[in-house]
Amino acid sequence: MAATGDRLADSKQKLLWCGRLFCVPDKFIRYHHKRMAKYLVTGAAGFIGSSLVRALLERGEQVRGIDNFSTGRRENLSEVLHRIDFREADILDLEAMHQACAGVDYVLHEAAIPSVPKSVLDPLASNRANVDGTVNVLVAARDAKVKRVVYAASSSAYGDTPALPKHEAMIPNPISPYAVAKLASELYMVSFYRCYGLETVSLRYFNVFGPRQDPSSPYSGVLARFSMQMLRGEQPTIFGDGTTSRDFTYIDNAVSANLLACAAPAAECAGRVFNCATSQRTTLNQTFDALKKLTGYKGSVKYGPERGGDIQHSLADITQAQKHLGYKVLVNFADGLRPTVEWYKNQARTVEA
Ligand code: UD2
Repeated sequence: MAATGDRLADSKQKLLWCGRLFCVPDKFIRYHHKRMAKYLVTGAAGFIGSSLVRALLERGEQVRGIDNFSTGRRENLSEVLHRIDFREADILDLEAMHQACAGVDYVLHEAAIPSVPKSVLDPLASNRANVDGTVNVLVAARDAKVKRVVYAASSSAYGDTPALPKHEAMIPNPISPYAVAKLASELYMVSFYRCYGLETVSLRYFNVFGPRQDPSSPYSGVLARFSMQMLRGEQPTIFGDGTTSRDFTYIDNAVSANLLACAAPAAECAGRVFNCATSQRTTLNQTFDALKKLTGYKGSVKYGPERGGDIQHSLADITQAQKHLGYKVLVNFADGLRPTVEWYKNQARTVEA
C-alpha cells in the first residue's frame, strides 16, 4: 500500500529540488511521515480491533491489520478496509506474523478467542489462540524490532478473590481456561520485555462494550446480547440472581488506553500491566433495567443457572493507569450505553430492510 506520508514526503523533496536546486540534508526536512508511525492491529476485524483501526486512521497513522475471521467480521472494517494494509492471516502462522510485523512501530494485539464459556468447552482452542498465538506475535515483533507491543489482557485474571476493587498488585486467581490463557500471555509479555528488551504493555480490559460488538453468538458479551435480544422483543436470560456485577467499560476508554500505552515513556509502562476500566460497577439487574428504558422492551427477564467459570463481582482500581499512562475515563457506563443501543437499533433496521 502506498503510504500517504511517503507521497507527501516525495512531493516535498521535489519542491525543494526545484526551488533551490540543491538537496537539503534529510535531517532538516520535517517529513510528514516521520511523525507518523506504522501500527499493526491483530484481530483488526474484531470489535475492539476495528475500533482501534478507525481511531488510528483518524489520527493519520499508517495501519496494517490482520484477522483470520474466526470471530472478526469483514463488515466491521467495511468503509475503512481500503485505507489499511489488510491481510487475512492467522496469528498461529509464524511466517505470516513475521511478514505482518516487518517495518511496524507498534503492535496492538487484540486477536483472541474471547469467551469464558467457550474456553470451558474447548480449552485447547482457547490456549492455541490466546497463548500460542500471542507467543507467535511476540516472537515476530521481537525479530522485527517493533518498538512496543500493547496487549489485550483481561480482568478475568483476578478471578474470584473477594477484595474489591481489583488492583494490579493483587495475586491473580483465574478460574476459567480463558482467564488462565490471558494471564499466561500477560506473563509472556513481561518475559519478552525482561529477556529481549521488547517493550510490552498489558491492558487488563474490564468487560469492554460498544458498537460492533457481535451480539449473535451465545458467547457474545452480555450487553451486546441483551441489547439485540431486547430490541427484537426476545426475552433475555440472566445467569444467576442478577446481583453479579461488572465494571462495564465503553470502547472509547479502551481505545484511548491503547493510544496512551503506545505514547507513554518506557520507564512508566514497559513490562507492566494496567487495568483498563471505569472504576464503577453495575449489576446485571441494573443493566437489564437500563436497557429496558433504552430499547423500549416491555417484557421481563428470565433467570437461569449461573454459568461455569464465571466470577461474581468485578470492579477495577484504575489509579496505576491514571498515574503512569495518563488514562482518564472518557465515557461512563450510562453514556456509553446510549450510542451502543443506537448502533444495534440501526443494525436491526438494516437487517429488516
Ligand atoms: C470476561 C472478562 C472480560 C473479557 C471477556 C471476554 C471478567 C470479569 N470479565 O467477561 O473482561 O475478557 O471475558 O469474553 O472476567 N450473562 C448473562 N446472560 C447472557 C450472557 C451473559 O447473564 O446472556 C452474564 C454472564 O454469566 C456473566 C456476565 O453476564 O456473569 C458477563 O458475561 P460476559 O460474557 O459479557 O463477560 P465476562 O464477564 O465473562
